[in-house]
Amino acid sequence: AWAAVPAGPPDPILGVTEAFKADKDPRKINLGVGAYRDEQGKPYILPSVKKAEELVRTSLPDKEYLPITGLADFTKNAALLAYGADSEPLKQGAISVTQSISGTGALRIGGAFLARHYPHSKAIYLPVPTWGNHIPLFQDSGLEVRGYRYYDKDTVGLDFEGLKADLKAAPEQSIVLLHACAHNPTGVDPTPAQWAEISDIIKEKKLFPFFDMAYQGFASGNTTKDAFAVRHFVSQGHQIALAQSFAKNMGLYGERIGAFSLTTASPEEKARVDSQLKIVIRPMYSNPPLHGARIANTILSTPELYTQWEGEVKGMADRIISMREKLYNALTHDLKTPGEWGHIKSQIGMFSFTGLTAPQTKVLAEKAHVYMTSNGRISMAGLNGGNIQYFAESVDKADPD
Ligand code: PLP
Ligand code: TYF
Repeated sequence: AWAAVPAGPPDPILGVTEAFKADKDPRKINLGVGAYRDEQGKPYILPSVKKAEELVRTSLPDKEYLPITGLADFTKNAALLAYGADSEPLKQGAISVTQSISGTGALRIGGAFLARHYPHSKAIYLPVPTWGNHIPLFQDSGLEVRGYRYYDKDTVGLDFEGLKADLKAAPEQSIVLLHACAHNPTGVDPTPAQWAEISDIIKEKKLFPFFDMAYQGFASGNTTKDAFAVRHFVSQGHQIALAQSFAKNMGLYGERIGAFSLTTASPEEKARVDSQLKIVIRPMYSNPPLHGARIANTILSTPELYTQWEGEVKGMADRIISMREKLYNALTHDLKTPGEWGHIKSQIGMFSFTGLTAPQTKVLAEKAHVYMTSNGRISMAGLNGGNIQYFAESVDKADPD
């Protein structure tokens, strides 16, 4: 039956891990996938997560199905984390929230819901570049994917003029996807003042903002600060869609825990939206898994654990920021590598867009056993005290510029 099925290309990010695994050199470094590693280069299970798991285990919960929209306490607490206690729609009971299969599942529920119920447009504008999976995800959801300018190669920063021009030129009421913080892959975020301008343009053009918040807490180390854009938009009266992931900020990658929400005009409207979210979800996977929801909810609802978790998120963010500093110093001061490397320090979140070209990334893999995606993105969390000097020297030898 499958004789005519053509072989498809590997995932450009997860494919890097395959190549890394096959390399036997002891110096090898994997800076491909965005997954946090500790100072020893090992996956990190947050101590708050271990405690939460223990609390869940000792409470001997059953394994019954969750409701279609997931664990109610979890979705309530997830919304509180994103929107903040002062949020008007939250206080009014006008936010429709569902548990999701991590951030990807949240985006997919949102894409499917918008394709079916957003009455004004099927067009969704994504930043260029964006997380690679956004494009097929929204296409497969039934939306029409378009792009808005985001990254300026020359300044290795935000193309703010291009971004504004493209949003102003988009047809009214189009959907716009915004990375809430820690833009993937560029590490370039708008400033609060720039967010305020973006909010004004989106309002003027009646665009519909859809936030992808996969890294709350990971950018600055502070979950409130990282929610600035989302909360600013809501405070300005925008109705928004929001995809949340707990993969990065709780280190719950494989537990697949996230949330999708829509702010609505009233509790009555929310109830209708809730009913339709269920209709979107039921034929996809019926109802979500239990374990990640229980862990995340235990952390979010237990004050001591919540405080501990906040400290651990900050610890991860701070370690990444210290690696930025070290890498910048190694390239600029120690090795005097040609080129301007200020962006390594100014970029935000898990990733740095180094400016290394595809041929250079190939040379780095083949000659130095250093693996990254071919667009020159590195996962900063893959660097540590033990490998950063070797990495900097390898970049120096790859002769950028
Ligand atoms: N959105 C962005 C921008 C991401 O970088 C990621 C990957 O971590 C996701 C969404 C979804 O990830 P997950 O499905 O693992 O929560
Ligand atoms: O960009 C990254 O590395 C993360 C993790 O298909 C990821 O977002 C990468 C690829 C993928 C799923 C998750």
